Amino acid sequence: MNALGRHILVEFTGCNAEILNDVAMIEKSMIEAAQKAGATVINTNFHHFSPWGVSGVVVIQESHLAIHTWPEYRYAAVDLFTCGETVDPWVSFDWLKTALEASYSALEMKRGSLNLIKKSNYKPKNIRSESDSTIENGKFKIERNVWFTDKDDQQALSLRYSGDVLFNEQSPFQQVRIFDTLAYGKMLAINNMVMCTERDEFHYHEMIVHPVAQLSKKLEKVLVIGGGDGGTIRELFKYNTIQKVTMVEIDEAVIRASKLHLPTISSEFNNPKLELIVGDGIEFVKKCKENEYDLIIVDGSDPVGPAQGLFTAEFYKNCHKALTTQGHLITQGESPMFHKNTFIELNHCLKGIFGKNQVHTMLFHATTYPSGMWSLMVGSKAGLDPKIDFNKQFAKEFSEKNKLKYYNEELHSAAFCLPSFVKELINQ
Ligand code: SPD
Repeated sequence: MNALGRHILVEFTGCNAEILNDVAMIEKSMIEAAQKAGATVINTNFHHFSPWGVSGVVVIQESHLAIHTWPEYRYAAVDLFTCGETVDPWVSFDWLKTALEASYSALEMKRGSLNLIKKSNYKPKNIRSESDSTIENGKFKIERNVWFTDKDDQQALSLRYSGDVLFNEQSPFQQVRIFDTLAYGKMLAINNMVMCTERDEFHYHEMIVHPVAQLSKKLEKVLVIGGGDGGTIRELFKYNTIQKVTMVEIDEAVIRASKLHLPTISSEFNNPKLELIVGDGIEFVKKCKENEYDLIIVDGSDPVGPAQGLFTAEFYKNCHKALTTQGHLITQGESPMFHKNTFIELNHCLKGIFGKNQVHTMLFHATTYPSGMWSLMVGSKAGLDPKIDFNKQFAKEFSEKNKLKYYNEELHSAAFCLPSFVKELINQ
């Protein structure tokens, strides 16, 4: 070849835009493209960007393959660079052309032309041996570096995952995925937002249930809106006073994904006291009888897609009516750091319905939600003060007996004590 390497610069146009935005699919196709050409893959590094697009590189023993995608232009810029005679970069090119459903133009350059360079007598002082960590059973082990990112335009939280997506469905409402993360176990994500992970879901699920359940003087009939992963009902069924939980989840794909991949979270779907309705919670509360529920838990997603209506006054007015006179409502209130305006507006909305002094805000550590600080808001029709109107001894015994990992009788009151800047946001 009279050169050290071959470099093909490719313009892939008219590609399938969905594929160009799917980081897992792109990574898989790039690895396959390298392997089909006979290259030895050493590692991969892929990221998706906001609001869309993917960048990544596959490092091969014979150099690298790189890609950057612009789904909005149905365009991908690709570099295929191989050294030596053993790998043919055009084989990688063919594979990617098919995988991206692309048209193309391409240009090949020789790199390190032997007309221009001559080998010297240079001998490095330290000759490297192959690192054991990249060799497994005599073969190179691919080190994959693929990240899921939950973000807005200015901040992000990223979790590295195995590269394989265990569940991936575009339901009629949203994209539902389960990833296998390296640090947090399996994770449920909806539309690129983290919903829960195996490792830290107990923070959220214990806190959306226990403080308000411990406050309730009568806890027999409960309504859960959302909560399709099952973590909230799992915590609720720890109360044997409960006679019936009605759960209304709009997206059966969330329930199915959780049952298939998150068994420790979805463990109570067969509880005989559960009435599971796959339907629209917003419509459901419009038609609810008055004075029906002792507790309503709104375990929704963030206010985009089908959960948008869970952040409106009309919805909370209907919930208020459906509560008994001593009833309580709790809703996830987003983050005062990450979603300041939604947090303030929701608080204001609840105060307009329950009364200024009957809405109480809690904070807890949400390690895998952006900013790590998350809120829950309680509306008390009974007019109780959650910091003091609970039985501390019972809460202690309950949390010990049930081996709770986040909630305890001291945290109960502490969770309602807010940092000054948060108090200021909601004029408390
Ligand atoms: N940004 C995440 C907010 C998600 C709240 N709901 C999580 C569902 C867990 N049951």
